[in-house]
Amino acid sequence: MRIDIFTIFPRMFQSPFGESLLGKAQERGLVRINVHDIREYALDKHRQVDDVPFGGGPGMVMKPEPIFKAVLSVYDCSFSDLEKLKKRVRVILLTPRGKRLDQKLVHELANEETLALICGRYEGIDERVREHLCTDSVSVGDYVLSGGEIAAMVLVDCVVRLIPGVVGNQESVSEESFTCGYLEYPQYTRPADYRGWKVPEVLLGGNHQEIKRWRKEQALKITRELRPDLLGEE
Ligand code: 6GU
Repeated sequence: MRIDIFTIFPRMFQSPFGESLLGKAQERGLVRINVHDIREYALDKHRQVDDVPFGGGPGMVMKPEPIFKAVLSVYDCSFSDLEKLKKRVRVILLTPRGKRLDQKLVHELANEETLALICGRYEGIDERVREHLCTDSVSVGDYVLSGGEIAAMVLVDCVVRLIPGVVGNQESVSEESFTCGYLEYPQYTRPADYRGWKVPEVLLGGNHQEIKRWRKEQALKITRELRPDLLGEE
């Protein structure tokens, strides 16, 4: 898989993408992540990437030209190839006005060959970017971040860990929270007694059928408590 990220803050991605699972996945050639600086495609004297909104109002709006230029240049195509490009690449705008990311959408994106992620900043981004360049608008939740960068990191992390071979034990991916429709059961490790706080007896016994039943019960209990919406019991 190939992921291209378009941002005016490329350095924000250095350490999150260099460490841990994402770092290893790149080292092993399972995913190629390229971060592109939109400002390098702003060709006016001041490398301006934003401007005042038409119609007035507070804040600045990201200009369309540097963003189009960056994406077209990275995929080596012109305006007349836009529709063809969008068939080949999922071009995703990260915005609080987007469709909310969930595990179903993550699975869908993990099956794509190429993702382009465009990080919005400031008070907004010229609507023509969404209208003519993007195939999707995605949000990571119902709250407002100062920009799409952290949202893009969330999306990349969720998607990359589903690429076969990235997570060592694929079973841990297929059994996890949300994939099965409810939250995961609680886990314990040694010591069995920590300051008098004991691990549930059933887990120490080795009766696998009983353990399985207990885990299912616990998953249901915690889901009912914290996320009744997942059970349709709101
Ligand atoms: Cl993708 N961007 C911003 N700025 N805020 C958000 C978001 C994205 N998703 C949730 N909040």
